[in-house]
Amino acid sequence: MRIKKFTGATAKEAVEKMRQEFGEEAVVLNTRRVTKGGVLGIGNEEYVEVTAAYDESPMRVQPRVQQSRPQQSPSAGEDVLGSLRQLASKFEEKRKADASAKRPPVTIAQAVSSVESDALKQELSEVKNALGEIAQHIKHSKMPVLSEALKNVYTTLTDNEVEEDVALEIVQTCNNKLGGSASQNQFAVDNIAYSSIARRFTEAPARRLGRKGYVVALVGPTGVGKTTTVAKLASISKLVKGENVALITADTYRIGAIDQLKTFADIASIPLSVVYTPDEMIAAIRKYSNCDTIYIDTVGRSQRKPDKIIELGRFIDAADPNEVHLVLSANFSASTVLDVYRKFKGLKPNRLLITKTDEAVSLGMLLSLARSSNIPFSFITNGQSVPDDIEPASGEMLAKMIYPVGSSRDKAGVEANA
Ligand SMILES: Nc1nc2c(ncn2[C@@H]2O[C@H](COP(=O)(O)OP(=O)(O)OP(=O)(O)O)[C@@H](O)[C@H]2O)c(=O)[nH]1
Ligand SMILES: [Mg+2]
Repeated sequence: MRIKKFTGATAKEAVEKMRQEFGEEAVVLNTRRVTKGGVLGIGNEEYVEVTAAYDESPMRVQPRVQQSRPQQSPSAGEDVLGSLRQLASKFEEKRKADASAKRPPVTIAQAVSSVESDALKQELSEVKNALGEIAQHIKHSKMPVLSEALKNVYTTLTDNEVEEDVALEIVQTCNNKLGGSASQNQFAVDNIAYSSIARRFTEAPARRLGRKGYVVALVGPTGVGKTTTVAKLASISKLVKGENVALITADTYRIGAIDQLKTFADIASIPLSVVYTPDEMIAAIRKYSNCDTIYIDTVGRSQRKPDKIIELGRFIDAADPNEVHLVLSANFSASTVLDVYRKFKGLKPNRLLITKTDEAVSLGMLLSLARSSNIPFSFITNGQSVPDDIEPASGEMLAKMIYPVGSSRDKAGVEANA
């Protein structure tokens, strides 16, 4: 069997050329429109390419010359599947002929798959390569004049799911600070990128010491780790700092929520109040006003249910907390985290607390969150274990997680550039 490509200004013209050479029994495997040459779309040449197969077996008696009877030209979109079926039936005939001639059989599956690998698979891989090149081109086209070191910063950031415009801002900062030949030095560029990321996170103001009845509330979507984090914070306050601590839960909605915190409170010997209404919240805060810190756990609310968030807001207003931590999972995408932030903004969060960094693949979305909210990050949690898996957040530690300098580069490359 032979496979050949025929071209023409139209599909009809290409098919006619095919019939001239291969005769009536040739089958069309694929038809595609090709654009060639030209610069920026000017001077392009467009033509149609037809991939055809032709059976050269001895049983084929038809000569490869133009037939006198009228021809039926296939349409440009001739069905590839139909063509393959035709081809399969030819191979079936050939197989029977081979069998009678005691030659080794050729199965239909083998024949069809060889056609696929010869023509269709090759075309598919050409298309894949072209798409890959286009994607790379688009990625780098925004910064054609930048050094390789700066492009590396951009690629590392976007690979870590930092949004493109944020990544470009950071690259711009590096370029402005270094410029010229210094911007070719990967080591120097990495350091500027790292400190520019760290500076994007504002620090939380320090708490005034010796103040009683300091109220800390945690709010956020369902299942992000609010209750676990309240337990971690309360344990550290009591066991590490030696504070007098109390717990309030306003989560009377989810089955088992009260038991979850009660079990912890019993083990840690911390008093716990369960409040069902905003008035009960006010009473509970008053009751614990002599404690150093009162931690409030709240019911998880979906960002898609704004009325439920407003209802939660009544409890928060009643508690009038010093700190409202919006708890967000590191597993959220940039768009989810921004959506959640917008929906919970009404609760006036003044801290962002990121959980489950141990599970997250990348943390680039934190830069989007920092840019949109301008709220300080308080803690990150990196595991289920109470009270161990929690750390105070700082610009440096977040930058290290987003842009792991050195580890993202091959060391030899860095040294060569330094
Ligand atoms: N891997 C990991 N799991 C965590 C972390 N923090 C909490 N979890 C787990 O996340 C799950 C949900 O935690 P909860 O504390 O119940 O979450 P919540 O926000 O109170 O949930 P709701 O009250 O239902 O809204 C539990 O299995 C926790 O053990 C963390 O930092 N890392
Ligand atoms: Mg909870």
